[in-house]
Amino acid sequence: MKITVIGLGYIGLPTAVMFAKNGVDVVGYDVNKKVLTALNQGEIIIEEPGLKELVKEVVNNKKLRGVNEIGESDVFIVSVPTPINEDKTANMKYVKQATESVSKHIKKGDIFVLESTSPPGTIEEIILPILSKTGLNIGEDIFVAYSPERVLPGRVIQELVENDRLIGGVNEKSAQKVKEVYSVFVKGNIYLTDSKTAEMCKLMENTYRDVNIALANELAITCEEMGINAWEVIELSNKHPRVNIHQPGPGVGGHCLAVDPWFIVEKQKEGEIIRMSREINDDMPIHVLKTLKNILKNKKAKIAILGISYKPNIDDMRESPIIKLIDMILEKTNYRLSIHDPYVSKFNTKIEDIMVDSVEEAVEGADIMVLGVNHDKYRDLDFDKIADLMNVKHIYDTRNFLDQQMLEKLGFEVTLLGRG
Ligand code: SAJ
Repeated sequence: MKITVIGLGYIGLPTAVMFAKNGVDVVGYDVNKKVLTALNQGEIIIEEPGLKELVKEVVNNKKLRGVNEIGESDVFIVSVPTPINEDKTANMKYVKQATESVSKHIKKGDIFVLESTSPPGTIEEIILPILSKTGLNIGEDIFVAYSPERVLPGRVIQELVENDRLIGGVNEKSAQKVKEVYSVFVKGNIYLTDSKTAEMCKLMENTYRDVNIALANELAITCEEMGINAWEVIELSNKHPRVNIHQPGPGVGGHCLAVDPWFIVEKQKEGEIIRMSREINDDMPIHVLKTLKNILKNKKAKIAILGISYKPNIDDMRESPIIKLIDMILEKTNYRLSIHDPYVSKFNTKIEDIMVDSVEEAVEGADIMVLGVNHDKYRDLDFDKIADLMNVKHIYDTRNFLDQQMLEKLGFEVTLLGRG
């Protein structure tokens, strides 16, 4: 079996590697030449624990190589990006281009799988019309399915193998064929359904989480107004056997939760909860800035922000709410800013000039320190030293992460998002 993976990003590359590691001949195609050059040298340009070692191994064993043209193959897996347009609809340009390219090489007996997160109906409305032009009989000559990835960045290698997988075929035969393909490395259960259902499942999984976080964020704001501690409310409410309130915070980032719900909204004729939840989460950086403005009377005060990635212990800044906060501070206020993140190289940011290499440098002379991301590395900071360096000993913890009693003993005033 030969598999071609089109799109070697956060999902395509690890998927290609897992097939190759299990003895399949895999070629990977990407429009980005840097990705291909790196791959053929056994290198990667993204961060994901364990991926680098595996890439080296399968490239050395000649089971995986990068190619700059799509050719003949038994299986085609499309995992290209589906970015979001200004009007919050899915941009299907790359999916269309990839499918057009595959349609020039697909032949009787081949399998086509779409993995990219897409609006419900994509296989029927976009993929099938393109593949039909080949004259091949869909579901009989060629087998087509949607199979979403469900892996958590930072745990991709493990979750690709262990998570259950959905396969939505255009017919049962297609779903069965695709199941055989993924059975090569998937140890979780594989469930079969139709393509539109699988497309909706993928979006709904992330929407479920986004809506629940919006509920937690609304609770946090309400508690701030009413003089209640939302974190205590959550802890105690979650003692109920059927309640699981999520964690409030400065907003929702990443390319999944912050984007996918819109792909349902664009197809909805009626419905409000999904859109409103997105808006509540998108507005959290505005709430954080409002809190800062209430605290800081001096319009030229210095703010030190710790953590800018979209979640802890990774370098990924896609849709990061802290980046939105920084942009607003820079565009709309005269505050001075200093930023630190142990995972992000400042050269990857447009805020290179205000990013510093150490927490000490960031907090020196600051009127407030904002804990933006709960990186584990921030747990054991030298707060004695930080207290000496700051102009005003005030910490705004947006994640309920730091040890408040300890901080208060050291003379810090602590503002906690969600505590009124
Ligand atoms: N967040 C909160 N409160 C919470 C949980 C998360 O504010 O209680 C925030 C995080 O800080 C972060 C954002 O949400 O900014 C998203 O983080 P995440 O850890 O919830 O999820 P992602 O985006 O890294 O990965 C999600 C996962 N989906 C689900 O758990 C349903 C993953 O399994 C998917 O494969 C991935 O999206 C994807 O690619 O779609």
